[in-house]
Amino acid sequence: MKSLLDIKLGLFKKSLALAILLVLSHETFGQNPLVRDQFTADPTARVMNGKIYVFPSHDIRCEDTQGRPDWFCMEDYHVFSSSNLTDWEDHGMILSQYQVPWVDQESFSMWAPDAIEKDGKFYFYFPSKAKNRTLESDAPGVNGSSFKIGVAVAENPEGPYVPEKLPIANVDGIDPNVFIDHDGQAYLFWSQHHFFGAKLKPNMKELDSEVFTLKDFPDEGLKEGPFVFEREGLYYMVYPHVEKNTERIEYATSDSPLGPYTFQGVVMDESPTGCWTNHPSVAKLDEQWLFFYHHNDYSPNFDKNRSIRADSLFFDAEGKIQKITPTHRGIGISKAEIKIHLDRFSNHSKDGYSIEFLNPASPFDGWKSVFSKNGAWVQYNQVDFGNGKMKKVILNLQSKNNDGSLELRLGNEKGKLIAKEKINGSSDWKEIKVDLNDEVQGVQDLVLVYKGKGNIAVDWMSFN
Ligand code: FUB
Repeated sequence: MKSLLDIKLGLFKKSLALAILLVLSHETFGQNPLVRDQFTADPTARVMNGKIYVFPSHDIRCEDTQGRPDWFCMEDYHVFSSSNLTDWEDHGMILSQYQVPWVDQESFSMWAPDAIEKDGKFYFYFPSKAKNRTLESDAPGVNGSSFKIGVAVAENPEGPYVPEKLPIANVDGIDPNVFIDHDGQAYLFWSQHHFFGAKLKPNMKELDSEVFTLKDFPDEGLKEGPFVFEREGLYYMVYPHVEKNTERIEYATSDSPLGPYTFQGVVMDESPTGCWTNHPSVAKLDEQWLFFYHHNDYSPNFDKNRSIRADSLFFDAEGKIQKITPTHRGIGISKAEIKIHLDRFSNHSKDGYSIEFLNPASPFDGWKSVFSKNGAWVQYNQVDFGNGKMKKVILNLQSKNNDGSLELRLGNEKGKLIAKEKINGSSDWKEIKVDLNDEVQGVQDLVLVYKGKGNIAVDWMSFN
């Protein structure tokens, strides 16, 4: 029999767990960038054990004595997962340059990785610079100081990953990508000026064929980061290529993984705000195709500190990929009770709306929405109100030099009005609570409209 003390302790533990959950639920995001407390780049997304895992590379800011100045600085990898595309969990560091015997530990060159499951084991592929010497007991074709590709193996997607002592023999290059066909045959692709591909042995650690150069891609302009997937019997390769100034994402298709490939078009244009690199992967969760890539959101002035993003991907009736416009909103449905950061918008008015860092000296604090014109609006799609129990909207805002009001509407800027509040000027950030004037149910697109003179800044809104 449980004592009264046990029961009280049990209740205390439950309330503590609930309190922690509530605090955590306010810290979760379903928006771009996906990871909001560190730089991440080159995302490979994979569905493993029924949920989505992202294996990105990890940009850091190096000391002057580390790596190459003003260049990529990357010493380890983390893995992230989500079961709802909204809440992302960092499972921590899974591999670092200091754990891999063949990697030059002063190179900080743990570049774009890939990971894949085969027969219940998880294989993590990563490029890095090899030590500038022939390694003892080198495998054929493994020496020198250029980029090699290594493998680390784990029993779970989250690791721990155990690296092989040597890189994969006869592979020189970066950006490994592994594809497993329906017949179980695995292929390794990588890049080094050209794209290369080869069959992998069932052990997933050695090549099982000659190395094929995939010749059907542009000669001019850097290309890298190949990612192969299959849909309805057609093999797609998405890849970054510099057609003009910076990398855009193109794609080609083939009837066989090793080609020949036929160029099909552009998946994502080069960034108008100047991140030189981009790096794609494609995953299908339930019936939804998702496209992962990166941009330098948290580091607008240094594009070697990047952040991973995701947007939905659609095919037309002929199987062609429809061009993707990068969004801040990203993927996933946001629960109405989380902090909804409107600066991760789906859309906004042409005039009078902009976003700014909350604190330019601390970009990971995030952004704010700034309304500076009568009628300016911002739209945030896919907010889940459940069965209509929400009574109030809470807005965290700053409204110095202001004389106006905010209107919350459903659908678009002229849609049904569900809340309206006159805003009194205040130079401090403050939370205001406004009654919803109607019951709101299900998943809704929301629009916040500013009516008035002066400026108003909104950090987030939430419902309770
Ligand atoms: O992250 C370092 C390199 O930048 C990657 O390996 C390339 O794909 C590019 O994104």
